[in-house]
Amino acid sequence: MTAPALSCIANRPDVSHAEMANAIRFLAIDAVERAKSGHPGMPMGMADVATVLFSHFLKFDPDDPAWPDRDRFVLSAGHGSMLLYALLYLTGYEGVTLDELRSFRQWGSKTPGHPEYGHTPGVETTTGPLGQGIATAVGMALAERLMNARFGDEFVDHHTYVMAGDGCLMEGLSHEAISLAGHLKLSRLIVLFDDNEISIDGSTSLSCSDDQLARFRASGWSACRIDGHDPAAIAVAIEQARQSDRPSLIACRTLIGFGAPNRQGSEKAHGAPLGAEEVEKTREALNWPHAPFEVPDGVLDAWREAGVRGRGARRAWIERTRRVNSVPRSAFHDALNRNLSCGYADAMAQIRQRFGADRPTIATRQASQLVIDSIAEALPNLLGGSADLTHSNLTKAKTHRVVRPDAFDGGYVHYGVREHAMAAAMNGIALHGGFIPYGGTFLTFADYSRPAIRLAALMGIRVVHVMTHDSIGLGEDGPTHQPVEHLAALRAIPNLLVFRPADAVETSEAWDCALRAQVSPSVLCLSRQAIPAFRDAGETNLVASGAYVVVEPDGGRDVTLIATGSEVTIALRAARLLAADYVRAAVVSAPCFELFRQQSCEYQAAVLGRVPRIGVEAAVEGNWPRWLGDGGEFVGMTGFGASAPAEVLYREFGITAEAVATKALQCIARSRMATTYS
Ligand SMILES: Cc1ncc(C[n+]2csc(CCOP(=O)(O)OP(=O)(O)O)c2C)c(N)n1
Repeated sequence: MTAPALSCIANRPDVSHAEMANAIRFLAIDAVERAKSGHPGMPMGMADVATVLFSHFLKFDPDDPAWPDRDRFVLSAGHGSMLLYALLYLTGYEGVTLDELRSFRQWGSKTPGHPEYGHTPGVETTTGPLGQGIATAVGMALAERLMNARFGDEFVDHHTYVMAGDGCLMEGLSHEAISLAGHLKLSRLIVLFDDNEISIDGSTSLSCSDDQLARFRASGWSACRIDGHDPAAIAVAIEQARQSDRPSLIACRTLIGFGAPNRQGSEKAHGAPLGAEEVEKTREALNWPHAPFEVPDGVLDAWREAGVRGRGARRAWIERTRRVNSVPRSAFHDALNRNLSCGYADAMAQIRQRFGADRPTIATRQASQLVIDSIAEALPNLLGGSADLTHSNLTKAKTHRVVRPDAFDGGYVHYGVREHAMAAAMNGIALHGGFIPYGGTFLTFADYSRPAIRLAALMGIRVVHVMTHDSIGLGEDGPTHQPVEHLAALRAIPNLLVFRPADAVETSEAWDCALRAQVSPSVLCLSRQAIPAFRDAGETNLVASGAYVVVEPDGGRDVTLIATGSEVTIALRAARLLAADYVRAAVVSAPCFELFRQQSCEYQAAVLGRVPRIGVEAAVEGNWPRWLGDGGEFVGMTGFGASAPAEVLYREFGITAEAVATKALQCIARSRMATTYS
């Protein structure tokens, strides 16, 4: 068997399309074989599509993988990572060498099991959890239109291409994402669907009967089906998609494991090495008599030519944008570089000082609204949004105009009831560059976005989640809406900053930390209920230290009360109750444990104190014992909440100043006994 020999669209007359595609296939086969693990079937199946895309359409320049106006390519079917690594090598990305391909999936290599953003040049986003790539790409395509509306075609005029498999399209996330993209008419988004009708368990007919074309069309997309091994058909379909006034799906009918006589078309090609014998047979079948990892010079040259195809476009872009008057040019680069605007610091300082002076008794979600209102104009690249809870999350600035298909100059996205797609799209927006995205929902629905939040943390990108209604304090909506385990669950994600500010000043400081966190996503957990202010603004952002002493009793401590968010008020009242009994209680506010963990041991010890410690948080205990030590106690939730007014719930669940004071006295007594008898 041979791959279609259509040289008509190859870069060089002496090298056929089939040879270029086979170079991808065999690099994938050989790397998986050598690693003894990996997924050869997808790269073998989609090699023809990838060859046409990269050699004729994709606008990219390996010399500058971060060129702002490059097309974005997202391998949503991340298990097919060798397809991408082979392309990066073949087109000449520095650092993605043949040796790196030989080290596929090995410690320290540039070619990890699934593509990882920030690890391998040319990888635009981390993929592997199916569905994330296509949803992230929606954010990239949206960011492209938003930047285009602000800076024009001279600066921003590119496409976002996605390769997604059956698995990506089966995931629920894909529905949210394609629906949002269709609504916004993101015409620069083109999805190349690896329509091979195979997933791990076997034929997709085992579990799925969707008419994908009809499904996408129903969401406002253009859709067509082609033979994914016919380069001419692929080229025509991509060209048509580029002309469409809506996002496009090209279902590329392919054979998984194309070319492997005993594996192609079968799930056996999906996720295991072909084996020496089958590799031999595939070499024969595809007429590829070359040694493992050997790409003949002519074929490599043709690929390298494909790699330099975009050089002219990049140079033209540099020239073009250089000619533009310097105001928009510097605004463009300001938006792209991750620094905050000059006006931002003043705007943030002003609202923080105002909170300190006014000491308002307001919900932290309201404080957050005031912060957003204050900084939105000074920070034009702040891109707001909410998953249909704008009026509850209080996320829309007064000055924000809404993003619509005919108005991409807006600064606020109504994501609809699509928390997961919102989180993934925000990742794409941040990755594309030009914006700091934030989006709101209720904290209890963090679970709906969690896989995308985790990826943001893994990638180290700045995305801000505004999650209001952060405890039983939301009251009558009841246990479905009352988060209890979510703080603990979010705190378990590495590199995620979880903030739970305790008053208006802390809310402004938490926002400031989140916006300055260049390499971490943040979650701002905000109250529905009003909370009294308890501190001055002062000079220093105290939230930045993660936890700090709010009350230090004279003459030493008997106990330290540590609380977060709305429960700091309870701890302060408990300290007053204890003072009436001549018990000296320090109160610590701990708005961000991740930042506290980064402080010196000395600072941590000074804040925590060498006395019994009581933790107070209207949530389950989670990792609190780490901060409370052996003699500590936790006052919080042990199960789900209930439907009732907030005050009743706090009383019934025993999260009160009295309960905290009682626990404190018990702990102090226990620790004195232990000292006496030791
Ligand atoms: C969210 C998620 N669930 C499960 C997996 C494990 N997984 C990896 S590939 C795959 C099957 C994907 O099928 P398809 O997209 O058709 O890929 P193909 O077999 O065509 O390569 C599964 C279940 C995953 N990576 N992500």
